Amino acid sequence: MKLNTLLCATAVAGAVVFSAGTSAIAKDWRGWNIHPEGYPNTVALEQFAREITEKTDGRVKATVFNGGILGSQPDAIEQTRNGALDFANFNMGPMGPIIPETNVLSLPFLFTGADQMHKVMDGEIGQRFSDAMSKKGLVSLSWFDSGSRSFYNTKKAIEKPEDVAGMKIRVMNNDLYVDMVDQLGGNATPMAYGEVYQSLKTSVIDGAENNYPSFESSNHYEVAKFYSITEHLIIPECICIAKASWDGLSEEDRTIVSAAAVSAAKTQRELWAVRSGQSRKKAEASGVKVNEVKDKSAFQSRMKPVYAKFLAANPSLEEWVTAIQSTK
Ligand code: BDP
Repeated sequence: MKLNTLLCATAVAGAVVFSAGTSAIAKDWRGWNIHPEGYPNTVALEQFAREITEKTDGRVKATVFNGGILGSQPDAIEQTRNGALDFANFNMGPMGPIIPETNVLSLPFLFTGADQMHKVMDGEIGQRFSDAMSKKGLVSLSWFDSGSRSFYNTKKAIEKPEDVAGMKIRVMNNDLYVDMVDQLGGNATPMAYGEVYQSLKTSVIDGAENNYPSFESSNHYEVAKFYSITEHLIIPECICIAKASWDGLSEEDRTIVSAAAVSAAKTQRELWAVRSGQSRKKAEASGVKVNEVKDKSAFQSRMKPVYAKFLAANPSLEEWVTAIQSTK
């Protein structure tokens, strides 16, 4: 009896030591993705999962769960932070309420275009965001493109800020976007992405805002027939790993995972450029009226109070904003 107990205790202790090792036991990694099959981010994230599974010889077996079936984005961010999920593609919009530094990226009209955004995010300033995220349990390894977001609605073309007045506009979960729509005289409604289609259809909201690929893949274009090119937000997205999952990797496997994230971002950016054009065409072919907003500065100047409020609450981030604005 005594010997049995001893053997048993030794076996348990052995197992603990064994599982604390970094490479001996295969890890099943679950990845969160909000987008459907075939979307650039989905294709890239699936490539990432395949590459790490192959190159680690199955020490990490990664699976992507598409279409947001593992929950809403704000919930998934929390779950990745606490290690219940292992990796994900996150937009920096819903990240802001959790990691205040990332709110800088949600300031309207911050970036002048995708090229400038990539230059910023792939360099020293991007590293600052990664460092802030890492302190909150998320290891961000590379940055995806997310185009620029514009308003669309079921009522009329938006040409000037006054046209937004009184419209109920869905925004992602972030107070900055509520302020942004407020300043245009609209009525901001934070809502999960998955609820927007039905809400547009049943007139719970009049409109929303997004890039062409999401406008199209979510089928919002079927109900919202006016897309107005305001391009008020250019928000980067990450491939993020749960810190707990990252910490459990050997040095060798970390190198494999990092390299896979960088090549996934390359794929995503290439596919993004193609899909953006295709999505716009598909929406227009179905009767969506796309209009260029001629005077974007009218929208831009309405955003001054949004910046002022944000910088008053986060004075240390003013330098980050300036550093981004002065990147050419
Ligand atoms: C898409 C982003 C996705 C967001 C979605 C939204 O890729 O992460 O959840 O917009 O508006 O463009 O919620």
